[in-house]
Amino acid sequence: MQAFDHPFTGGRPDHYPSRSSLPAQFLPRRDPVIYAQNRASAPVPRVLLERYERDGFIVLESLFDAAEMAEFQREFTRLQQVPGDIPRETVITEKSGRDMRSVFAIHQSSPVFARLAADPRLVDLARFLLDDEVYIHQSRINYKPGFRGRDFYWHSDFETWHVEDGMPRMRAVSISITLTENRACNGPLMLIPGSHLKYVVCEGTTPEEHFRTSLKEQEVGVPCDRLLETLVAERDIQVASTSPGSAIVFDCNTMHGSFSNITPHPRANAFFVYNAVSNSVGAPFCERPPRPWYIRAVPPVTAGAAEHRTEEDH
Ligand code: 6CS
Ligand code: FE
Repeated sequence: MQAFDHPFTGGRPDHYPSRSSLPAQFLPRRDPVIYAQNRASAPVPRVLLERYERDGFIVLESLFDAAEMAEFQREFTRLQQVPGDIPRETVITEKSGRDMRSVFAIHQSSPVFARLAADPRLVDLARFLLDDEVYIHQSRINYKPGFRGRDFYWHSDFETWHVEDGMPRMRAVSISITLTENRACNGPLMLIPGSHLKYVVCEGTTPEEHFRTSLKEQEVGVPCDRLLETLVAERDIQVASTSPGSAIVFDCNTMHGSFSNITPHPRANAFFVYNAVSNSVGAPFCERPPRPWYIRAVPPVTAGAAEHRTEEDH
C-alpha cells in the first residue's frame, strides 16, 4: 500500500493512516518487531525473543525483588498523598469523581521512578529490541483503585502515538511494572497475541484537546467491533495476571485493554514507553497540535533526531 498523503502533512508520508477518510480496515505492519540484528547479544533468552516476535508481548516474572518493590510502593503512596509534589496536570482522575486514574511523567516527578526508568533491566532490553538509543516517550502509573477503578477500552497505543503524537513508525516498546497483584479479577492487562502484526485503521476524527477525555475514557482511536472480533478469532485474548515486581513488555502496536476493578484489591502498574531516537516524534498525523509534555515527551536533541525533526516538522 502506498503511503497516505494527508493534505496537512506537507508531503510527509503517512504509512499508518487512521482517523482519516479511510474506512476501518487492517493495514499490514511495515516495520520489524525486533530490530536487533545479532540475537546472540539479547538480554533475555531466545525463547522469550521468539515469543515476543510471535505474540507482541512477554511477561518477565519477578524481575524486581521484594525490597525494590517495597521502595516503589512507598514512592507510589507518597505520590498520591502529596499532590503538591507533582504537577497537577499530570494527575488524571476517574470520569466519575476524585479517584486517581493515572499519574503521567513519573520519570520526571519522582527520583525513584526516574531510577526505575533508567534501570538496565529495562533500558538494555528496549535498546536491544529497537536496535537504537532510546528515550522515554511517556511514563505513567495507571492506578486502578479498588471498587471504582475504571476500564481502559481496547486500543493500540501506536495508533494514538502515531496520529496524535507524530510517532512515525512502529519502533517503540512499553514496559509495565506491576506494583500490586495483577489478578484475574482486579482488572489486569489483557492482550491479543499477534495483533501487533496488523495496523487497525480507526474511523472518526481526533477531537480538539482529545487527551482531556481520552485519558479518562477513550472513544476515538479504538478498533471497531468487526476488526476486534477478527483479531480475537485468529488468536484469543490472554490475561497478564502476575505478581508484583513483574514486567509486561509489549510492542507499541499490540492491541490491549483492561476491565474495571470492582474488587477491594487495587491494581497499580507503572508504564515506561521507550521510543527509538531514530523514531523521534514529529508533527502529529492529524490536524491538531502536539499533546502536552507530560503525555508526549519532547525527543532528545541529537544530530540525527534534529535533522529528522527538521524534515518532519516542515
Ligand atoms: O493516549 C495515550 O498515550 C494513553 N492512552 C492509553 C489508553 N494507553 C496509552 C497511553 O497511556
Ligand atoms: Fe495503552
